[in-house]
Amino acid sequence: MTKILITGACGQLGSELTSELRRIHGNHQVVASDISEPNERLGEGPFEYLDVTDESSIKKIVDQYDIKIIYHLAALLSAKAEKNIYLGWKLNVNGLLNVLEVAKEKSLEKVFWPSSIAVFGPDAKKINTPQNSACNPTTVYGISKLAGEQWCAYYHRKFGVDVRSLRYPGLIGYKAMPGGGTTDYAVDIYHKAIKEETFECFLEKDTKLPMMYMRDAVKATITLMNAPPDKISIRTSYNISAISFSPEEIAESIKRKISRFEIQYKPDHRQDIAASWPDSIDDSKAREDWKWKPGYNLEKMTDDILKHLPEFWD
Ligand code: AKB
Repeated sequence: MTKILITGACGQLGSELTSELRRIHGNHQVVASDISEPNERLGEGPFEYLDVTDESSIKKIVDQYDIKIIYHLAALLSAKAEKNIYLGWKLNVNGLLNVLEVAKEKSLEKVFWPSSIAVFGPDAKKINTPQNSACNPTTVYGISKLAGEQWCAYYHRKFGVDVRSLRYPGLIGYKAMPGGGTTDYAVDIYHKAIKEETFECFLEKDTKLPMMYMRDAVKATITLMNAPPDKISIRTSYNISAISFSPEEIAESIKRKISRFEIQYKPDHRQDIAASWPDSIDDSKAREDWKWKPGYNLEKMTDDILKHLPEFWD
């Protein structure tokens, strides 16, 4: 059986991907790792403390469990990286380089690594941003993701490492809280709505951003990883898209169900980050190469979150 290692498994995407991969492959085939304590959302299965900035620790776990595939998710998100430039680079780029080195040395079957819409900056086409639009990011996080994409392409070209990547938009789930991102408001808003509290939004009401429901993000990740290598024509990172909305539009979709819900706008430093990113993304390459198709629009996502969030957090 192919053994899988997930780094950053306690994060927002990590916890949902870990539990889904454990459901598919069996609990003991999937080793979760993080620098945080494991939580019950990961499900049953092996857990290891792992700091990805230490290459020898990655090697040790790969040898110990005979790991063949790594989903390398450990990262510092945009708002946090802006506050801690050096850690943003060290974790996001050196961490990836360590994983790629281990993949090369141990001849791993595959690696997954998340990039982001943050690789685009103000020079990129704002609406339906194409795969190869200008990538001149103005954030630490965007710079680290752009460098990471080029490292992935390099390790594939030079050493044949089968590393695959997606440029995630803002990911929205109800099972775990995100930490340190600019798109996080779109998760917090549902928690406040359920508690019938007024939501204070750190972005302007009309700032549209590309977003995706977590179920779609998990589906996209697993579909990409299951695609035959000859279907992967992009070795930097695929544009991927699902929904695009502003704070005002998500608030309206919540008000359909919770009419008393109220939102106030108090833009802070994250507004500048959001303003530098695209409104929407053209993902035609992903649709063409491995038949990507999202399942959730804004209304369907809101209905699903409002239905499940209370049972999950009570
Ligand atoms: C963030 O807001 O930093 C992330 C991202 C868009 O990559 N969610």
